[in-house]
Formats: sequence, structure tokens, C-alpha cells
Amino acid sequence: MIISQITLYHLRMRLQTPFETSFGITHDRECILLEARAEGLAGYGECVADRDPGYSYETSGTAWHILQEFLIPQIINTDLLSAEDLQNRMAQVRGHQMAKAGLEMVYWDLRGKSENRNLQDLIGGKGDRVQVGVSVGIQENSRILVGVVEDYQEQGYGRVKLKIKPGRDISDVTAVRSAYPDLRLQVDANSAYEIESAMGLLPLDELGLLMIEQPLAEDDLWDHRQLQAEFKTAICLDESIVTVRHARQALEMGACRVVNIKAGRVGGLNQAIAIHNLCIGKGVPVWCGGMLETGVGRAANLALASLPGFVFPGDISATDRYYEEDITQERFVLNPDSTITIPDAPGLGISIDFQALKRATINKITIH
Ligand code: OSB
Ligand code: MG
Repeated sequence: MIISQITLYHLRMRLQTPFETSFGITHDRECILLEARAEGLAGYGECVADRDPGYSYETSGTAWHILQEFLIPQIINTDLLSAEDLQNRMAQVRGHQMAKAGLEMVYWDLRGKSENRNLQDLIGGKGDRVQVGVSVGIQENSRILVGVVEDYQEQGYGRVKLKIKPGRDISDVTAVRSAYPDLRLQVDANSAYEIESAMGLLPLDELGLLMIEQPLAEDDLWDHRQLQAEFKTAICLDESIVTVRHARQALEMGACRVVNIKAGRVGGLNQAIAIHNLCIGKGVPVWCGGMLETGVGRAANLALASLPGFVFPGDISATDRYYEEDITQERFVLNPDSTITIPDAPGLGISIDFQALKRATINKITIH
């Protein structure tokens, strides 16, 4: 597979409603769409780095720089033999997992199209749909939050994740739990606590949550281990796991009992699959996290989440939960059983809405 040209599109897209987490409020999501030409085919990939370095040090600006100056020059006009080969060529760049993952996604899309196979088939996923849930941002108050959860429940979401932060935790989650005693419920703190303040979350241990996601800092595996020892509820790591090695060390030390897998965070599908395989080997359940992807990244998430170790529902919601206007022609809809159907066309299985792409583009560059 020889890629002869790559175009980067810096996108800014208005969310249906602002999304608030412990690290800030997002009104407009940024990302980078990659479009490659190879052997007469067009392939696409999404780099999920956002405008601000709140979730990760990577931003749409750093990814643009790293892709343009370092990653793309490593791989353009050379014969890419496999995803591993691509990963090896990118390995001399330290970190910048989201930039790498965007480029890797292009490779998978092209390879699928050239072999006339879809991504799910290429990676060995099973079934035609995956179980999904919805991630609910911090709201003005708990009464409004309960209303938002009710709305998602009526739409058919069978699992809800609540974003929490200090001061907006026990009372919010208790309010939702009281209104919905049987709802599959989990929380995500996005690193907002320290080991001492996180002990204040102990009342959550009585609310029957599926898991508590990333309470502590991303570089704090050890304190997550201390915290997990105090909680019955499973701790799930998101930000802390950016390599396969981190995943292994976290499991060996008991820093979590569940792993959130995001291909963007770990440098691509190749490593996402490796973490999935590692977790299966250790009997640790995983699930597919989300980064408010466009339809492009959502298609990749659906294929990934169809691997057998993904036992909890993914943060993969319907198109209408995210953007006023998405850039794919396909619209992902929620099936009545709280699942979303995996695209089955070759590669990622999506096609770009070029008019919508044009409206979302704030910068564009082509590299030969
Ligand atoms: O921590 O899982 C997270 C969105 C952006 C950045 C980080 C996270 C999230 C979400 C949204 O929770 C999940 C989705 O894409 O629906
Ligand atoms: Mg998270």
C-alpha cells in the first residue's frame, strides 16, 4: 500500500448541546480529518485531539504539527506492508498517540477498500451491532440532570454515564439513582480528584454503579491502586492507559478492574486490539470509550467494540446526540435494544458528505 498524497482538514463542529466535564465546557468540537490517496483509492481517518489540552496534552494544533512535520513524511510514498509496519515507522515520534491513531485509521480504511473487506472483518469482530450507552455532561443542577437522563432513557439508551467533579458528585449521582433504581449507571471524573478527596466518593459505593472512571490524575497508577483497594465498585482507567505497557502494569498492580479502550488515546487500533487481547488474557472486561467523534471515528469505534472482550456498552451514541451537522453521509441511529449497527461497506464503511466537510473546515493542507 503506497500512499501518494494526504490532505489534512482541521474541523470545527458545533455540538447539539454544550458538553461539560471536570476539565471544561465544549461548545464546538475540533478534530482533524485525514484524507489519503493510494492506488486509486481514497481513505479517511480521524484524529480525535480537541482544541484544548484538557483531556490530554495533545490538541488539534499539536496533532497538525506532528502529522505534517514528522509522521506523514515517514510514511508517504513508501510501501506500507501492515499496520505494524506503519506503527514501527511512527515509533520514532515520542507520544502523540492521537496523531498516530488518525494516520493509522487511514491505513485501515485503505486496506479494507483495497481488499474489499470492512474493518470489522479485518480485525476479527463479530455480530452486526454493538451495545451502547450515552455519556451525559455536567448540568446546571441535579433536577435538570435527572431530566436529561430521562430524555436519553426515552430515546432507548440502556446505559448512562454521568460526568462528575468535586462538588458535583454524590448529590447528582444519588438524584439519578433515586429516579432510576435499575438503570445501568456509571460515572467519569476525568482525573478531577486526588487520593484524599476521592475518599469522599465512598457513598457512591452504595449506588450499584458499573464503575467509577478515572478519578485520579493520569500519571497516578499507584494511587488508583490504593483507591481501588478501598472501593467495592470497579475503578476503570481511561486517561492513565496510553500504551499497552501501562495497561499491563495497571492490571498487575490492581490499579483498576475495568479498562476503557480508545484507539485515539493508545496510538491506534493496533494497540487498542493488543490491550483488548491482554485484558481478555487476564479476565478483565473492557469497553469502548468515545471522544465525541464524527461519523468517521464512530465507524471505527463500532468495529472495535465488536471484539469479544468488549463486554460493557460503549460510549458510542447516535449521530443526533453529537453534532448539528456531521460530515458522513451515514447517520448512526440507536436501535430499540440500545445498540448501534456496525457499517458493513469496505474499510470504515462510511462516505463523506463533502458539502458538510467544507462547512466544517477551518484549515486545510495537502502533502505529497
Ligand atoms: O472521558 O470519556 C471521556 C468525551 C471527550 C473526552 C473525554 C471523554 C468524553 C466522553 C464522551 O465521555 C464520550 C462520547 O464520545 O460519547
Ligand atoms: Mg473518560
